[in-house]
Amino acid sequence: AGCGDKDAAGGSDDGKLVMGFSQVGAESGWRTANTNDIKAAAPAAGIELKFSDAQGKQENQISAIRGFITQKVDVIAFSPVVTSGWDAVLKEAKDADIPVILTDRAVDSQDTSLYKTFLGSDFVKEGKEAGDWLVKDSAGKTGPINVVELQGTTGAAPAIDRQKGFAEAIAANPNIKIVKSQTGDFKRADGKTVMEQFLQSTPKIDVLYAHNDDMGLGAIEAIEAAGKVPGKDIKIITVDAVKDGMTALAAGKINYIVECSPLLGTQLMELAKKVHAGESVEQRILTQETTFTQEQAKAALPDRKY
Ligand code: GYE
Repeated sequence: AGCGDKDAAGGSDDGKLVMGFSQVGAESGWRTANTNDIKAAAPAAGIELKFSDAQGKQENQISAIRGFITQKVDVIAFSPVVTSGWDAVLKEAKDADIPVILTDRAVDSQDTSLYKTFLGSDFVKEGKEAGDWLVKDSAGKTGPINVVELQGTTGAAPAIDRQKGFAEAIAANPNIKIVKSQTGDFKRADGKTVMEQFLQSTPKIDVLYAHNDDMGLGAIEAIEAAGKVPGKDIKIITVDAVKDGMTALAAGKINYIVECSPLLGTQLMELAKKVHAGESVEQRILTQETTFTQEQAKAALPDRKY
């Protein structure tokens, strides 16, 4: 875009808007799809992207953001690995006059002037939809329904909110009880090991609620290794609806998936142009999402983009 002192001082030589983006890592299929989408959307929008992978560590994200400030990028965007601990670095960006856009995950900063907007899903709603399905599925059943929960990364917005929404929804049926709840860090390998521990320590597991597909897919391996049938002996509910998850859903190994879209790139680039131009944008922009039963997954799979 190339007007004003900020561009003259740094950023791009060819007048392109420069975005510094700090990604969480590569913990899941969702994250890979999100990264690919952002990397494709930037050049399509004529934006130069400086992409940094934090490998799941907040300190890496903080130093990446500091680096973007030093380089005087035009806009900083990031997906915060956890919600807390961002005030200082966001203040540094603000003092340097560099607008910040949150994508995918929220921060818990009280001062909302530290960022321009937050683009991403309503994770409480996702958890609620997962719980609502279980409440419906459990209607008329007598006796306790024992649920084990695989939580996402401790302290991450989607882990906090998906736990909350689910708990609120299942309160409608006192027979449904969460008997174990532990983090699997949104990763397939961790989902498998934690599920192995659940299976050893808990005699009767009726339902698994995993905060993402990957942990659910890892857990399926543990369930099968224990001689049980996923989707039948243990019902499985997950969030994301990435291709591997949808494939397992269509095959009957998962029972229900709440969609969470990773395709945030195009919207992010449009927002970057607006905030760079000084236009006002909505403080909160929600992504459009749906839910999938096994039959719906069969129908949707052939056209699934991620
Ligand atoms: O659900 C999970 C990923 O923040 C919405 O992070 C994202 C979550 C997604 O690792 O698979």
